Amino acid sequence: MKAITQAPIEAQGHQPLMAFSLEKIQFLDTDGNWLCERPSFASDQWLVQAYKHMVLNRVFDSKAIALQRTGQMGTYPSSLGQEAFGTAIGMALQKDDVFVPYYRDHGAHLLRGHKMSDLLLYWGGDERGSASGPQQDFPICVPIATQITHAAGAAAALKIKGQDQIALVTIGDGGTSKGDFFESLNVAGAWQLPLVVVVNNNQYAISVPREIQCGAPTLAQKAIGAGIHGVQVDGNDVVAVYQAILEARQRAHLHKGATLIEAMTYRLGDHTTADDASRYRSNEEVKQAWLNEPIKRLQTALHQLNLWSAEQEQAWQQQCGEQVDQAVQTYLNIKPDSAESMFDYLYQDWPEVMNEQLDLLADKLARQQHK
Ligand SMILES: Cc1ncc(C[n+]2csc(CCOP(=O)(O)OP(=O)(O)O)c2C)c(N)n1
Repeated sequence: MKAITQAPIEAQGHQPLMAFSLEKIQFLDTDGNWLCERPSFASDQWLVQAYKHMVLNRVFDSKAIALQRTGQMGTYPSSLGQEAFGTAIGMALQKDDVFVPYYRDHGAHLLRGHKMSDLLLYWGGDERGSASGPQQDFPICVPIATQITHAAGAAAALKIKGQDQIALVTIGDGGTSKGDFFESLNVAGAWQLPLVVVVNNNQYAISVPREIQCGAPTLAQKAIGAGIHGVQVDGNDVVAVYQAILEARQRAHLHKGATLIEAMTYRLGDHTTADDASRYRSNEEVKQAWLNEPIKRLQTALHQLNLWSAEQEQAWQQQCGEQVDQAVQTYLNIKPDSAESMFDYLYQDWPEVMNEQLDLLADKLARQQHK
């Protein structure tokens, strides 16, 4: 039988047009060693503050999961293993910036001044939990990727008004496959918007691994097609994520437009409390990922700099536990809102057609009372 040979692809007439390159930012390796000089913002005090907040974030997270497991809260998306991501964002944002979060940003929210009890209230299904924090920030967004279109709009408003704040939006790796993402990046490039897009690439979109989510080797390179700056950072390195945002802010101030930051993290927990990650990934994979987690590496770096001791660790863990317990008590003592309140935050002008649904609800509640 005659072998079939592949005809070579014709390459005549080709000339180089453009070449692109991407950079990655990392300061601390997985063992807490500095890979290069400490940046000037990362003072002793800054490093300790970042560390303490990451620990608080983790303690909050495990309590929130426990509340859901015991029927005292709704479905909750854990940020376990992604504490450097939220902490760096919360520390890098200025008070009057516009933060447009997704649903896994508890660390950043706490630094934005959200009351811990309000976060629990929100995840307990009560919209009043969205009330605290800077008023220009957007509410937690659960629909995938819709928030990035709003963030582009907010950035456009800042630009039109000549204000020098940034709009910073977070999104998951899965969210970067959506049209909303590409459209927003496109407008950010076309209009040179002061927009910072930070992707929490935690390697999974529920059960869909990153490798089959997208054919490109990095998500940062999606910036190139939009004509904006893209960079990848070690998302388990709080110093690197902060540095990337700092540079993005400078770029926005120099009117050089938007930045896409792909932060490489790993979701150590389940997608949410409604998920069981052991059904789609191996224990071995998770065990390996634990070696790379963000808190241990910063703790090692602090020990090496003589900035943190075992006694301080014990005292801080206890303080975090107490702070979280207090927030839980506040949350549990809040009287549930009326069932009708679910309609409260939807419309500026009440559409008459909704009265039918209100009547149905009133009917249902009345029947429940008579049971
Ligand atoms: C518009 C829309 N489609 C589908 C869903 C269901 N959903 C919830 S989370 C999720 C995966 C998101 O993964 P990713 O963007 O990687 O973020 P992660 O949860 O991993 O942080 C999906 C598809 C949704 N919330 N909104």
